Formats: sequence, structure tokens, C-alpha cells
Amino acid sequence: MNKKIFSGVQPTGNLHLGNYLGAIKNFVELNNQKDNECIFCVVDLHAITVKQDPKELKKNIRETAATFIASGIDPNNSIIFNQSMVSAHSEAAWILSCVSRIGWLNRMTQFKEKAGKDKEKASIGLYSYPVLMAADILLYDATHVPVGNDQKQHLELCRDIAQKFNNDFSSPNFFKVPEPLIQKQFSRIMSLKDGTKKMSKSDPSNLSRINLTDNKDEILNKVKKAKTDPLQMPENIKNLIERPEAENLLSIYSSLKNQNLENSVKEFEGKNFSIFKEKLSDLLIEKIEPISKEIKKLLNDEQYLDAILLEGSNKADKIASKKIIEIKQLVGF
Ligand code: AQP
Repeated sequence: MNKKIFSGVQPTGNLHLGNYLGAIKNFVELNNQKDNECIFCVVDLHAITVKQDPKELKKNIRETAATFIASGIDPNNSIIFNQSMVSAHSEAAWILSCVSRIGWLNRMTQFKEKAGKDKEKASIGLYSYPVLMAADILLYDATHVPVGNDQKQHLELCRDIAQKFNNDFSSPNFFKVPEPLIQKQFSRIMSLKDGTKKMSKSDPSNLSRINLTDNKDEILNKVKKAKTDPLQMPENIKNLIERPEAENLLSIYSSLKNQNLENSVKEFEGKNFSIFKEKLSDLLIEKIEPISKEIKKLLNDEQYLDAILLEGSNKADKIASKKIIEIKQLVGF
């Protein structure tokens, strides 16, 4: 079956190894499979759910598009565009927010984490973020959505929204109910400074993440300073229990090397962390430095990036505007 793939990344700066291993690496593989139709979106409407500096946002939109291309997504094979250029996303989000239930949104753990203690001061957009995400996916009849593990709950909500809309408007197959594509292993990369916390763009410590724009020296330095524990490298997978930092670093190594965790544990069993860290740095430099160099090269050609986004937006708009007309007809507008 040919798959219709849709996924997005927020242009909120500091794209990191977690975004790459959890999502973008998977996008590239899907883009390379012959019969897939892929749409990759720079979700700038999602980005403004928290305050953004307009100049930085513009820069980050280009940087996210550059990251897609530098990682290996071919804009001739896939649609790369930014969400705010296609007005159907906002329109569909409103209609779907009238179908979604407050009780469903109240269960979303990402809102609770991001809003923190001061929930009253969070934007309404941050709260209804998953409804916009559902609109993004459903407008394109996506069959599969590659995401990191942290987006699993939002994907389940998207499925509920699709089914409820189909039910409410007596159109059983109108919205395709999408399948999440979450890697079985390594779908949640953790901070280099705390193995119990997700690697994240907004972590104030730059040492907590490998940015996709990091150069060789920055990678070396961050791996050197990455938190470990006082024990030797584990002798078997069971020894990883309650050793989140060791597990995270070995997961990063395994994911980059496309090998399972068991084999990586075997490769370094009983060795010193310093030996493992050396190999991990080498591998990260081999895989990430070329992407970092390519991103920087692409960022020097803003016209090229803007042209890719414009062309992609025109293609996306053709698909999405047809669907929003059908949505409006069903609703009774
Ligand atoms: N640490 C991670 N491990 C695996 N996958 C991850 N993703 C994000 N962090 C990790 C996946 O990357 C894709 C794009 O994410 P996003 O930019 O849309 O937003 P995010 O999840 O909010 O990213 P951050 O880094 O976590 O940002 P902040 O700091 O703002 O919270 C998604 O598929 C996501 O699953």
C-alpha cells in the first residue's frame, strides 16, 4: 500500500539530536521509499503558542526547512512547506475544536508539562495545540504520521477527533484515521545532563543537547561533559535498570549505528565510560557534522529556501483547500 505521510517540526530554534533520531531520521527513510507520498511541515502556527521573537521566528522557519533538506529529505520527492502559508490549517482547526471535547484536551500531558504551575497564564493556543495538529494531519488524508514518543497522546487524540467528526456528520470514511509511526526503540532521547528528562529545545542548558548545527568541537565537548554514573559500562541489558544516563547514551549510539541496544551493550561491556564516549563522539561527528555543515550552507541561500517553501506551500494549498471545502459542506456552511 502506498502511504500518505504527514509530519511537522516546530521552528522554535535549537533543533537537536532528539528531533533527528525521534522524527527527522524516520522522515528521510519514508521519503526514500518509492511509493510514499510525503508532506513535511514547518509548523510555525504551533510555534507561536509560546511567545516568539518575530525576527528569530523567520530565521527558525528557514533553519527548519534547511534541516529537513540537509538531513536528506529531497524537496523534489516530498512537499516541504510552512503551515502559516496554507490558511486551511487555521480554518480546519477551528471547526475541529468545535468537535473536540474539553475533557479530551484536559488529559493532554504535554500541556500540563509546558504550562507548568502557572496554567492560568498559558495561551489558549498552547491548550488547543493538539486540535491544530489534528487539522494538519486530517487535511491531507495522511495514513501514517512519524513522530517521537512524546507525540503519541496527541496522535491518539487526532484519531478520536477524526472518528467523532465522521460520526457527527454521518460520513464514515471522510477523515482517514491515521496510524502513528513511532519507532519501537529510541523514540525518546533524553537530556545529556539528566537521563530522566527529555532532550528539549527549551532546556536552558546548551550542554543538555546536541544541536543539529553543532560543529565537531561542540559535539566533542558535550559528549565529554555528558552525565554518566560511577559504574563501568553495563555487562548486559538488565544492568541498565536505574542507570538512565548510561541507557540514554547507549541508545543514542545504537540509533545512530542502526543496531539494537543489546549489541551496543555487548560492544562496550565492562569497559570504562571514557572509551565508550570516544566512540560515541566519533559516531556523532560522522553522522551529525555533515548535516550541520549543510544546514549552514543552505542558510546562506535564503532565496533558495524561500522558493522551496513557496513551491511546497502552493502544492499543499491545492490539497488542503479542496479538503476544507468538503469539510465546510459537511458542516453546513
Ligand atoms: N527528545 C526527543 N526524543 C525523541 N523525539 C523527539 N522529538 C522532540 N524531542 C524529542 C520529536 O521531534 C519532532 C518535532 O518536535 P517539535 O519541534 O514539534 O516539538 P517538541 O516535541 O516540543 O520539541 P522539543 O525539543 O521538546 O521542544 P520544547 O523544548 O519546546 O518542548 C516530534 O515528532 C517530536 O516527537
